[in-house]
Amino acid sequence: MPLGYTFAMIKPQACRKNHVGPILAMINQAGFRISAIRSTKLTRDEAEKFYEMHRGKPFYEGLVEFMSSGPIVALLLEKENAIEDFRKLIGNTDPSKAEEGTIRKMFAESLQRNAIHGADTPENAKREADFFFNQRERY
Ligand code: FUP
Repeated sequence: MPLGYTFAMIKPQACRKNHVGPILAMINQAGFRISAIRSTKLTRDEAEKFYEMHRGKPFYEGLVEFMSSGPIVALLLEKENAIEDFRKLIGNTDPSKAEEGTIRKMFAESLQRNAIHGADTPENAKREADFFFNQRERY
């Protein structure tokens, strides 16, 4: 199977609580290679664009507010079957439903403050990676 890529983002609450190191260690231990990484803070406009597909949903405003409330860590990750395996590693969107040992079970506070994002399709992984990284930032 060819190597695949996924895009991930450690969310503001997890950064604020110093969970970046432990989360990166879990990602590496699960066999992902970090192809690109950057810590940055999203503007409101950028958070709105990133979550464009959720515009109009009841949680959209809160999501944009939260995602632009502090620094995040953006990640481009390489592994066979990257998208599916990463979604398994992070667990259910709602941490109360996430399996033991998943990143969200361990580090998320709630459905909204759920520690980490993982792309759900190859198209979204590409769109999200292009949102953060140019070619020279990918190794
Ligand atoms: P996921 O793919 O697991 O990141 O989840 P979704 O794309 O469905 O949702 C994106 C983000 O919106 C979640 F990470 C948290 C937020 N959200 C809510 O705050 N409330 C909801 O009911 C659903 C999602």
